[in-house]
Amino acid sequence: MKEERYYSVRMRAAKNGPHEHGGKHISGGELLSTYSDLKNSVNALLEKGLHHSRGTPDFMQIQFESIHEPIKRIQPLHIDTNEADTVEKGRKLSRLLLEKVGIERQVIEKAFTEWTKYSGMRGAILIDVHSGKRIDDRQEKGVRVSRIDWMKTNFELWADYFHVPKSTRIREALVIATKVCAHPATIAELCWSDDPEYTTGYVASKKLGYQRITNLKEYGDERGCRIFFVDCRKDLNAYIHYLEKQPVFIHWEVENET
Ligand code: WAQ
Ligand code: MG
Ligand code: MG
Ligand code: MG
Repeated sequence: MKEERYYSVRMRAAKNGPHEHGGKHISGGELLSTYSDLKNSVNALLEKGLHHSRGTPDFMQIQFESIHEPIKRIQPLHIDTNEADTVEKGRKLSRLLLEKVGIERQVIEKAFTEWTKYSGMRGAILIDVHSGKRIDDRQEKGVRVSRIDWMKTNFELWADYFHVPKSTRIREALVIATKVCAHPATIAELCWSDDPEYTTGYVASKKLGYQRITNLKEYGDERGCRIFFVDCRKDLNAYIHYLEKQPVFIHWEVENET
C-alpha cells in the first residue's frame, strides 16, 4: 500500500514588522499534516501565534508544502526531570551535563557568556564543539528544525506512562530534541524558552536523553536559548539540510521500554 502524502506546515509571527525587517520574534511552529487535515493544522498554528505571552503579532506567515521524501519514525528520547530550586543551580547542572558528554569546559563557558547575543532569534545556533565558535551562517535567523511532529494520541500514551504533563510545549520540545540528537554529528542540545513565564529548560543528547531542568532562567526573562553543540566541520550543509528538511515523526512503542 502506498503511504499517504504528507504536508509540512510552518508558521512564524513577529511584532513591529516581519523578522527580516527587524520585527521582534513572537512565535514559530511546524508540523506535519495530511491533506484532509490541513485546515485544522493551519488553524492550530494560527492559534499558537495569535495568542502569545511575548506579545501580539502584527506579522504572520503560514505556509504549507507537500513532502516527497519518506518520513523517518524515531522513538522519543528518554526523559528525566531534575529539580533545581534556583537558576544558578539549574545552570550549574546544565554545565555538568554538557561536560558529561565530553564538551570541554571552555567551550561551555564561551556558550554561556555569548548566548544573550543570539536570544532574539527564531531558530537555533550551531556551535562547533572543538572551537566553541558559532558555525552556521544563518545570522539573526538561526536554523529552524522543521518537518517534525508527534501524533497527539501517541504522545498522550507516552505522557501517561512516564507521568509527564500532557503539554504541547513538552511535546514540541521533545520532538525537536529527538530529531536533533538522532543525528550522529549532534553532541548535545541546550535549551530554554523565550516565553517569559516558562523557566524549565533542558540538556539533551543521545546518551543523556532529554534532561529537563526546572529553573534554567529567571521568571519574566524573554531571552531564550537554543544551542546545538556539533561535531561536523566537514558536512555542515548536509547537517543543516537534515535539520530543516528530513521529515520525522516521533512515535513511541511501549514494547521498546525496558
Ligand atoms: N528549531 C530551531 N530552533 C527553535 C525551534 C525549532 N523548531 N523552535 C524554537 N526554537 C528556538 C528559537 O530561537 C526560540 O526562541 C527558542 O528556541 C525557544 O523556543 O518542560 O518552549 O518554543 O520539558 O519558546 C523546553 C522545556 C521549552 C520543555 C522550550 O522553547 C519542558 C520552549 P520555545
Ligand atoms: Mg515559539
Ligand atoms: Mg516552540
Ligand atoms: Mg517561544
